[in-house]
Amino acid sequence: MRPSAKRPCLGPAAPDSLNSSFQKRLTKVSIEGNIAAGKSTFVRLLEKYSEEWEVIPEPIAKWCNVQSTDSEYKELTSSQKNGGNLLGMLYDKPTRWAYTFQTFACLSRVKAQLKAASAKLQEAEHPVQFYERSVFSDRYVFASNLFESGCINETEWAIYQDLHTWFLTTFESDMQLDGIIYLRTTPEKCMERLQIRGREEEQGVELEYLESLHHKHETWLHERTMKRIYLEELNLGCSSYLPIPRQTCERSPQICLTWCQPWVDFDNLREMPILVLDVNEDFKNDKIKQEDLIDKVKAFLKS
Ligand code: UDP
Ligand code: DCM
Ligand code: MG
Repeated sequence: MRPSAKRPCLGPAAPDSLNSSFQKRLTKVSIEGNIAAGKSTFVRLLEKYSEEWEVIPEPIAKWCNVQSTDSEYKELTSSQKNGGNLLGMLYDKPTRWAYTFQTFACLSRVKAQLKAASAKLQEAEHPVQFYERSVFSDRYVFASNLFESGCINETEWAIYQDLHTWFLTTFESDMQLDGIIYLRTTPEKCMERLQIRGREEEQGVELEYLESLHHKHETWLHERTMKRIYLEELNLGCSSYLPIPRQTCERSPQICLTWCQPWVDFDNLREMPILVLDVNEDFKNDKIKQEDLIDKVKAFLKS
């Protein structure tokens, strides 16, 4: 895996020459996986392992407390949640809030990923940034799943895609990834971990929802079978690529006019190196498993 060459400055204070040298050395990897697969647990291990590895966590606190100006990444207690709890609203009434949630999730993720890397990372010889999820899973897993299940309507979906494509083209070099690590689990294991974690807002999440998200991850990252569909019903003359199960397409032939290569809208996703790590067995409390996972990450980064 090679760091992508073209990226603008991240560090506001550093001279241009330092920044451009940093950007050339920097490798960006997204950690993907279903809800409660173990991503946060995994990135904490990565962060501890090397001073040259830095993590950009998912801005979950922002989603649970929209007005928060406090730490964006920490889980909040109920008393800390003064603002709108968009995650709670999403699960309480998805047809009303899915579009709002997905738009905000994407916006907050872009902002988090545009922040300057730490001074320590900028000095590292082989700096790596690990993102907990990416704008790609926001769109191709979550938002598209909510659209297909009818929680996001066609107008909202058209606006979301327009906005998402604009973000990606405007901040292309910042959003570009060099690789993806897919933490693979069964939906049943995720349900077990989701319950252990006990995040209030998610207590109504059903196994069926996790199965559907699992399928999205599998088709995108494991089977690499992104399917091209035309959203004929929008009548906007636009086409889109979505990871959808073949059965969905067979059930809804009106939106699935074309099958093509397993490619998505964005060029750099087509040939993205992907490391699949099976984390169904507990790794949080297993040092040997942790070492094995880290070894695989190191080999992936070198490859
Ligand atoms: N967890 C666990 N064993 C593992 C990985 C995770 O018990 O090997 C627990 C973890 O402590 C947390 C829950 O599973 O309570 C979900 O993990 P995490 O928040 O890391 O998942 P994410 O949603 O970030 O993927
Ligand atoms: N989530 C979502 N849409 C996204 C990203 C995340 O609905 N684009 C939800 C799924 C989880 C929560 O946010 O309920 C955070 O994910 P995790 O628990 O996997 O960290
Ligand atoms: Mg997490």
